[in-house]
Amino acid sequence: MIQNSVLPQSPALLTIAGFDPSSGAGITADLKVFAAHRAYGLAAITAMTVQSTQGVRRVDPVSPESLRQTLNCLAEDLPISGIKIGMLATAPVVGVVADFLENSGIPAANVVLDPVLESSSGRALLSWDGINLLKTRLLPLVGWVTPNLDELQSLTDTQVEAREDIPAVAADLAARIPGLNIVVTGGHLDPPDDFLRTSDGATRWFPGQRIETRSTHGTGCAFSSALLARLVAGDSAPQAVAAAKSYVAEAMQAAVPIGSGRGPLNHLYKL
Ligand code: PXL
Repeated sequence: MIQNSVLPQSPALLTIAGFDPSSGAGITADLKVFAAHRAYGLAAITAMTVQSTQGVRRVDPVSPESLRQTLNCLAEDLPISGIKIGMLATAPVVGVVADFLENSGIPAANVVLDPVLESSSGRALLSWDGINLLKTRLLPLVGWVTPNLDELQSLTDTQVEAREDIPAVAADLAARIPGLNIVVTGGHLDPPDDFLRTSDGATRWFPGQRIETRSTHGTGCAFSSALLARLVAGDSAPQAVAAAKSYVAEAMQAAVPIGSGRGPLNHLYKL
C-alpha cells in the first residue's frame, strides 16, 4: 500500500490571484511554487485572463460573491497556514479579500501581498479604485508586501527612479502602515538587488546578479509565493527573503524557452 505520508504534515497555502493560461504567472504558477516547497496549494481565482507569453489580451474578473464563497468554503473545511495575494482586478474583489482576512484568524505575518497593478506588457491588472482600496483597506491587514519599483511608486504616490530612492520611500510606507514588512524587488535595477525593511525598522539589501534570459514572466508571483512558503516553514525575515530570491534566480537559470515572448521560469527545476 502507498502510504499517504506527505500531505498531513504539509502546510496548506492559499493563493488568491488571477489565472494565466500560460502558467508563467498567476495561480497555476503559484501552485507550482508551493509544490516546489513541499506545501499543499489551494487557489481562489480573482480573474480569468486571456494571455500567452506574448502578453495579456483580455481580463475577466470573477464575481465577488463567487470568490467570497470560495474563500469561506475552504476556510470552513481546513486550516490555512498562509496566504499569498496577487492580481485582484477590481475594487469589489479587493473588498472581499479584506473581509476574509478580517475574519480568517490567519496571522498577518503569514499573509504576503504582491501588489500586482500592471502586466509587463503594460495592461492594467487592478482598476484605479481597486488600487485605492488596496492602499486603505488591504495593506493594513497583511504582514508583508512585495512591490517592484513601479508598484512602490503607486503605493506611495512618490517618485521611485533609482536604487537610492528606495529606503526613504519604504520608510514612508512603513510609517503609514505600522507592522508591515516590505520587500522592494529590484528586478528592474542593475544589479537586481532587493531591499528589505522589517516591521521593527531594520533594513538590508540582498544583492542580485543579472541573468540574461527571456524567461522572466511571473518572477514577482514566484518570489512572493516562495517568500510565503519559507515564512510558514519558520524562516526569519532575512532568511526567507534570501531563500526566495535564490529560488527565483535558480528557476530563471534552469528555464527552457517556452513560447515566443517572455517565457516562464522553471518553477519545478528541482524535480
Ligand atoms: O506578473 C503579474 C501577473 C500576475 N498575475 C496574473 C498575471 C500577471 C501578468 O501578466 O497575468 C494573472
